[in-house]
Amino acid sequence: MRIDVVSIFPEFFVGPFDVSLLGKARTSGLLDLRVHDLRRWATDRHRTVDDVPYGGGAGMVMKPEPFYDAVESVYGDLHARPRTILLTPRGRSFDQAVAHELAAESALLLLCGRYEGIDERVHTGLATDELSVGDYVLAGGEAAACVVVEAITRLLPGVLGNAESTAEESHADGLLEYPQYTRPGSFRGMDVPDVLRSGDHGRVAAWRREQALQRTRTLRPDLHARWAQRRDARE
Ligand code: JCQ
Repeated sequence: MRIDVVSIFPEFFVGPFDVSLLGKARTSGLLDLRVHDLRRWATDRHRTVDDVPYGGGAGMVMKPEPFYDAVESVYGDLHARPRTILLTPRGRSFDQAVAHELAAESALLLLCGRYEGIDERVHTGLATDELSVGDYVLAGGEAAACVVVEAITRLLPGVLGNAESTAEESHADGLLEYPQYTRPGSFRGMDVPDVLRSGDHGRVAAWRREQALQRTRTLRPDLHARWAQRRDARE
């Protein structure tokens, strides 16, 4: 999969895009991830990408031309263009279902905004999708882009090991994880549940499923309702 990211802080992604899962996906060739400096498409001597707002008011607004020129230079005409995603608090909520949907694309283009906002014509004329990673305001779209890229990449075929990827498709998808333990069996008075040490795989599986369900119901009733709805639709 190819992902292009446009930002005025390309150096923001050094680290997040080079280590761990993303670093491995890139070096193994499963992910072709390219970061572009928006200022490359600024036309004046000072590489200006923002301007004062029409109608007045505090703060600056990001100009439309550098974004349009960036997208056209990276991808050419409209027909060849992949889904063009603007990270913004006003977007559709990014969740695991959206991650699956986007992981099925062959390419994506992510646009990161900064300052007090972006000219409305970028939203309406350039972005095909607007995504929010949560109901809070960041200083810019870069951290949100990291979230989206990582969640998508771990779903790409070949990125995770076999054991990890089968769990992704199981009927537990959409539930919280069950409690996990490793050695020691007793630690500072906290004991590993007997059932996990019983060697009875059937009982272990039943316990884990019940724990996942119970946890999701109490900690995330919203997730549990959606999971139950999908379960009832399957049956
Ligand atoms: C993304 N949740 C929060 C901030 C304006 C495009 O316009 C703006 C973009 C940002 C950066 O994104 C977020 C965000 N998901 O703050 C303000």
